[in-house]
Order: sequence, then structure tokens, then C-alpha cells
Amino acid sequence: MAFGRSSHRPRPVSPVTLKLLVAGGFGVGKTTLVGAVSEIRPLRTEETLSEAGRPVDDVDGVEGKTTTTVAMDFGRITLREDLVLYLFGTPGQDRFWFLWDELAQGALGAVVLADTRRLADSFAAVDYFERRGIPFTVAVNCFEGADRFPAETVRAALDLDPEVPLMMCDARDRESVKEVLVAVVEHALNRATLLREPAVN
Ligand SMILES: Nc1nc2c(ncn2[C@@H]2O[C@H](COP(=O)(O)OP(=O)(O)OP(=O)(O)O)[C@@H](O)[C@H]2O)c(=O)[nH]1
Ligand SMILES: [Mg+2]
Repeated sequence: MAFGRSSHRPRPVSPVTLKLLVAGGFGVGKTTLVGAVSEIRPLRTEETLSEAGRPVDDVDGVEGKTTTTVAMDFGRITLREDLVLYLFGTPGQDRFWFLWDELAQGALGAVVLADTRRLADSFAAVDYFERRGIPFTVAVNCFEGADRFPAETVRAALDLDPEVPLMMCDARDRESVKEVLVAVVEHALNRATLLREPAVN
């Protein structure tokens, strides 16, 4: 016979919701990544790449690209029944940088996507999160046809601090993207725990 609280139906768990940013240079696959994992139809703000933008919109390596994000991508994924992530994909082009501060408000952490053919395009995103002390993980989106480099080479090229996780991924693959998101959450939570612990002399 059951007494007390145990006789009640279990209360539904209200999940913790966390906000993550998906950043990186132009055309590295941010919109693709959000779309690959989102369980809701992702909100996209794509505009067609125009002839006028051709000199500044460098599509080398992503020649099939016809649109670009002009405000943000938004998606949601339930990692566990008690943990829901809201994903905000940033616009990749420099002219939309002013939106980043808005998008970064309240973010627990970020994924910086990188393409090894155009690594320099992701420098600005790495700098942005380093300066603001927002924990981030670098995920190399392994496009077909791009040379594969060892993680250490990419890490050195991006001049990453040793504690920043770096992993390879396929932005089109749900399971691969989930691993990246789990890594960001773990990294951000570990860092929060370390910051809370009193320094040992
Ligand atoms: N082969 C391959 N193509 C990819 C991959 N990820 C993205 N793409 C393609 O690359 C192009 C760029 O992807 P997007 O997701 O729009 O890139 P983005 O980072 O959101 O671009 P911006 O918002 O313009 O900065 C699209 O044509 C995708 O279909 C990948 O992992 N492999
Ligand atoms: Mg995009």
C-alpha cells in the first residue's frame, strides 16, 4: 500500500532550458547544423545571395550556396527529458556583426563551426567568445573535398586555449551535431563549476 507523496502521480518535470549560439564564418554550415537537429521547424531568415554582393560574399568551397542568413536561425532540441536547448544560429557575414551582442545575451555557451578550407573566417567568432568569456567548443565541419587535418593542427591554427574542446563533425548529421551540443553543454557546466570552487592555495 502506498502512503503520502508516493501515491501521487509523478509530477511532470519542468525541463531546464539553455541557450546556445551557433557561430562561425560565412557559409560554414550554421543554418545546416540548426536544421539537422531541431525538433521544431527551424526559424530561418535566409535571403538570396545577390549579384551585388558577389565581391564580398566569398562562396569558394560552397559554390552551391544561394542564400545567406541575415538575422538568425532558431531551433530547439530536447537532449534529455529535463534538458532542452534553444539554438541560435548567427549570421556569418561581417556586415551583420551588430546582431551578435543581442543574440549572445543569456547564452550558456557557443559552437564555433569551422571549415578547414577557410579557417580564417572563423577567427572573429573565436575572438568574440574569448573576449566575452563565453565558453565555446570548436567543431570542424568536414565538407567533402576539404583536406582533413589533425585536431592539433587546427587547434594551433586557431590558437585555441588548451581547455577549449575541438571536434570534427558533419553539420548535416543529427547524431554528429548532438555530440557537439553535448560537448558544449558539458564544457560550459564544467567551467561554471570550476569558477564556483574556491581557489586552493
Ligand atoms: N558537403 C557539405 N555541404 C554542406 C555541409 N554543411 C553545409 N553544407 C552546404 O554548405 C552550404 C552552406 O551552408 P549554410 O548552412 O547555409 O551555412 P551558414 O554558415 O548558415 O551560412 P551563412 O548564414 O551565409 O553564414 C549549403 O549549401 C549547405 O548545403 C557539409 O557538412 N558538407
Ligand atoms: Mg546561415
